[in-house]
Amino acid sequence: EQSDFIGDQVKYEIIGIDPGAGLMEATEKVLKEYELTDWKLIEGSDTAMTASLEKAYKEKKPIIITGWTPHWKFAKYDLKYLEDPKGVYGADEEIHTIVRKGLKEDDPAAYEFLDRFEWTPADMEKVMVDVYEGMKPEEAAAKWVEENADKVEAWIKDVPQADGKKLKLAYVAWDSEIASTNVVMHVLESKLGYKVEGLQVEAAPMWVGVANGDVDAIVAAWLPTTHQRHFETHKDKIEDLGPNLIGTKLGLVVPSYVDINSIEDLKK
Ligand code: PBE
Repeated sequence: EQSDFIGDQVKYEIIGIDPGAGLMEATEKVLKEYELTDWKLIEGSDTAMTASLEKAYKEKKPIIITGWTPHWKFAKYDLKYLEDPKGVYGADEEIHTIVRKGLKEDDPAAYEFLDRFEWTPADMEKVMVDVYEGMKPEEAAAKWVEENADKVEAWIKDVPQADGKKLKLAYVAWDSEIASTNVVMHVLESKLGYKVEGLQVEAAPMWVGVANGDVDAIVAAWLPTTHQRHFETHKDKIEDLGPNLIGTKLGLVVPSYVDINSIEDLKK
């Protein structure tokens, strides 16, 4: 028979993403601190998680995912964050640009542009929604750059041309980071004349890459909480250029039709 309890309805499963994500670490901590011993966090990816969400949503079935903002899912579905009264997911945070030590001396122009790069959650969501709706990330990035010439001009004004100089960026296949990294790569290539390589990797190697200098920059550092462990490990070997976006959020997310409001509601 049908149980009223959300745990029975979703088989005590929370649909997670890639195991390297800070969001997964935070969610394991949530399971401990709220004593949700019956629950399991399922590993996957951003793509697999949103596919499960789409399927459940179409059938109006209950589902619990690990979610974050900015993300296109909030534009496409009616969703809500579960309250986190213990504050395990931390307060709202920032996405930082991190460069390798020595970039400033080796390539002051790239450094200057990367230092100036900043945008808003609404900007990022625009690119993400276009990708969700079928555009290639590089096309969506090019479209955003074209439609936001004023913002882009402020990032590149008086920055010298690179004439084919090479630059390497690393990022993880989170839809938010696919969006930001493609916009930055597009500006570097189409406006500043770089040849950019974008390496798609897991979270830990992304940080290691910029710390050991194999990678010039990342625009995907979620601080101070989500990537704190990586930041602490590598902080003496990197340069933090500060936030490129302010106002992110992490948590457990459910469709609005799911009749619970707090992580506490996952307890029997
Ligand atoms: N995220 C998106 C990442 C950072 C960007 C929230 C999935 C993470 O959990 O590490």
